[in-house]
Amino acid sequence: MKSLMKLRSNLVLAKIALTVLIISGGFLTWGGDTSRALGGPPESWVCFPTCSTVDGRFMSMAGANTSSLSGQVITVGVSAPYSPTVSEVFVDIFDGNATGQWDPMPAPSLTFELFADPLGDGTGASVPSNLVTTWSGATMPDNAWAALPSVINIPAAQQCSTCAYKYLLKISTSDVVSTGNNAFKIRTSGTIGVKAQTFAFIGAMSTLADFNAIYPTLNVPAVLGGNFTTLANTNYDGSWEFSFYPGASPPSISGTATSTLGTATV
Ligand SMILES: [Ca+2]
Repeated sequence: MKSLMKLRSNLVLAKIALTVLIISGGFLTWGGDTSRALGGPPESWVCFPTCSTVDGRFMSMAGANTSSLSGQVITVGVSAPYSPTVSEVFVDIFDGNATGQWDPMPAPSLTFELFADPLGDGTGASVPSNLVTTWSGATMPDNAWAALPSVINIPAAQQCSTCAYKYLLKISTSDVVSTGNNAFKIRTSGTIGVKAQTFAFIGAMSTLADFNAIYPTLNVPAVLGGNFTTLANTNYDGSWEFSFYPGASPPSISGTATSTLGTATV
């Protein structure tokens, strides 16, 4: 991870804004060498975009019946280093459901498919037999991490017998009518990488519970009375941080805030 280049602060967003992120050249990446033997969840997680359950920062997929980026497929690479012993990798989803907190209604339901992707370039997802497992967002808890069963690392996810295990997590929806958007986060015991693609992320706040999570010291009566002095104490300050592998070709990132509340400049 020493070669990572971090981009921060020059990505200035509105306090609450849906933003489309376009990546080309390099790719976003998070994580460390956390492969481990069987025995339960890791002591620490690698998350995208963050591990916090109260900061409002999410990836987002909008319903097809809305004037935003919608109907897209988001793909996220997950890898775990080779281990001579049997090892597993965890892939959990936060707020994978489509109701309750963080999901402006009606939000599209999501499907999460994990494919073995030995080359780490996404081609593994085109081989039907490489499908490892499928999770339905409809079965996941609201405002909580879905404690999904671990995935036992399989040879099909390796380019060679001692190579890292590489998977592709494909997030999609078949919903064609929803006008809301589904906000979610990903965490893994391995490493996360997002290759060149367009996807949306959001500073979400759609329910009173969301509001109280983001502004933990602001009580409702104060809101009704117009005393907003405690708004400064927030878990979401509008900034985002992304890390890049510089790679052979210069990475680039561009963003578009769809809200009139602010703009993204990168
Ligand atoms: Ca939710």
